[in-house]
Amino acid sequence: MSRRQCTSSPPDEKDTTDEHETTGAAVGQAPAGQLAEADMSGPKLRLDRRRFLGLLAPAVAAPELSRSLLAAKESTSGKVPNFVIILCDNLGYGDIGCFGSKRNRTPSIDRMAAEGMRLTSFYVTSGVCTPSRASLMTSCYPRRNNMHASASGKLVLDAIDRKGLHPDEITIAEVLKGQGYATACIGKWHLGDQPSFLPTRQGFDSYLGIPYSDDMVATPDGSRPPLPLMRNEKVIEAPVDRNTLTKRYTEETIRFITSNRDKPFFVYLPHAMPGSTAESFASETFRGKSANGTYGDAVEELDWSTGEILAALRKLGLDDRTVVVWTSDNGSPNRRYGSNAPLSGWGYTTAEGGMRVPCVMRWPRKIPTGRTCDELTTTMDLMPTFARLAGTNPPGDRIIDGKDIWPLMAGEVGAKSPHEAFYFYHVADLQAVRSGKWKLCLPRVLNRREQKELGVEKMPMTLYDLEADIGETKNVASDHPEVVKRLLALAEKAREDLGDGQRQGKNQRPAGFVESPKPQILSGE
Ligand SMILES: [Ca+2]
Repeated sequence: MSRRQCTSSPPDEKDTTDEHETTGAAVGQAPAGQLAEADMSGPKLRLDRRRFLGLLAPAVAAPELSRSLLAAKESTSGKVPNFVIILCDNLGYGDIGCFGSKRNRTPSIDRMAAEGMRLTSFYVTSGVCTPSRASLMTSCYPRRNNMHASASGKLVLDAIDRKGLHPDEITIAEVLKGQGYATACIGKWHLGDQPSFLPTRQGFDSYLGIPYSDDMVATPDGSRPPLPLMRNEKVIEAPVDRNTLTKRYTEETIRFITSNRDKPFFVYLPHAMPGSTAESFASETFRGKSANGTYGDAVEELDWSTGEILAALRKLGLDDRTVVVWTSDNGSPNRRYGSNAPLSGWGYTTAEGGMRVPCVMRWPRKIPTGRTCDELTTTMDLMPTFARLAGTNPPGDRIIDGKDIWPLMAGEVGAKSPHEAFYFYHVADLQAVRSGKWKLCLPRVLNRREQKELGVEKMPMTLYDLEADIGETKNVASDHPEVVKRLLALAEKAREDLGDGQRQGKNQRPAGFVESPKPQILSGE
C-alpha cells in the first residue's frame, strides 16, 4: 500500500462561473436518451428482491458459509458493525483540511482522518449526481443499470422525470436490511422522484430529504414544483428553506442512531451541500463565518455535522461498533470557491478533479489510525465490503462491478486494489480508463466549455502516470506504447460489456420508467 501524502496547492480561481448539472447534457444528449429508451426492450429482470434475499444462502460457498453463519451469530449478539455513509454534494478533493484545503476549516473531518484512514485514490463513477449515486447504491457502473442519463438524455434526472432506478435493482440498503439492519436515507436521493423509485421502495425504512437536486426549484411556468422536503413518501414542506437542510439532516441522523442504538443500523446521509448552486446555503450559525464565502460556510457546517454525528456515536457507546465513511458524490464544479487541488479539472467531467473524491473512513480498533491508502477504490466497493462485514454477500444473480476492499481498509500488509481497470464514463461515452498508475484518456471532440477553457477543439489520446503526475499534465503515450495497447484492450472490454455512445453493451440492465410522472407537491395542492 502506498503512503503518498497529498500535497496542498492553491485553489484555481480562473473561472468564477458555476455550471449546473441540470442545464443539460454537453455531450451525447440525444443518443443517451435514445439509449435509455432502447434499453427498456432488453431482457427484463425476473427476480424480485424478496426472492433474491431467499436465494442468497444457497449461493454461498462452504468457507463463505461458515463466515456467514459466524457473522449471523454475531448479528444476533449485536457484533456486526453499524454503517454510516456521509456523502457531500459537489465537494472537491482539495476542499477539506486533511486533503490540503487552507481555506475551509474542517477540524472534525481532519480528526476523523487522524483516527482513521484517508483514501486518496477513491473514485466515483461519474462527474455528476444521479449516475454517481446509482453506483453507490447498486455497486454497478451507471451504464450497467442505465442510470447514466435522464429520460430526455440530460446529465442527471430532473424533477418529474419519467425515469428512475429500476425497482428490481438491489441496493446496499436492501442487502443490509436482509441482515436485520434498520435503514434510513436522509438527504438528496436523485434516483427518481416518482413513488416507485423512492428510497422507501429501495430498502430504506425511512426517508427525509429532497428527492432530487437542491437547484431544481420551482419554475415560473410551473414545469417544476416548489422544492419539496419529503418524509417517507409525502411532501411535508414546499418550498423548503435550504439554509436549514444540513442542520435538520444532522438532527434526523442523530435521532435515528439514538433510537436504533440496540440493533445494527445503516444510515445513508447524502447531504445537499455545498451543492449545485452558485452560492451555497448554511444555517445562521455558519452563514458569513468562513473565509471562503457561502461555499466555505456550507463546508464548515458539514464539518460541524460530522463532528456532531461522531460525538453522538461516542456518547451512545457505539464508536467501536460503527464504520463511518465520509466522501463526496463528485468533484467540485465551483470555479469561484471550490478546489480539486492537486487534481486537474472540475466536477461534471472525467478529469481526476471530476471523479476522484476525498474519502475518510473510521472504525476504531478495526481500521488503523492515521493511515493513507492510495490504492484504487470506488464507491461501488462499499456494498460488497459492507455485505461481508454484515455476514452476507452482495447479489449473486447479476453482474455487479464493486469489489470487497476490506483488506485495504484493515491496512493488511501488501493489500492491493482489486480493480484491474476503472472506467470513466461521461453520460453514455467512455472517455478514459485507469489501470494501476496509468490513466488513458481516449481521443474525443471537446464540449463547448472545455474548448473555451483548454483552447483546443479535440483531445488526442493521452496517457498519464498518475503516481508521478497526479495533475495529468504530461502525456507520456509515446513513451509507453505497450501500456497504451493494454489499456485500449481494457477499454474495448468495457465497450463490449457496458457499451459506449450509441453502442449497446452485452450486460446492461434497464432503468425504471413510469408512464405519467407527477410532481411531488404538498397534499391538497
Ligand atoms: Ca453532485
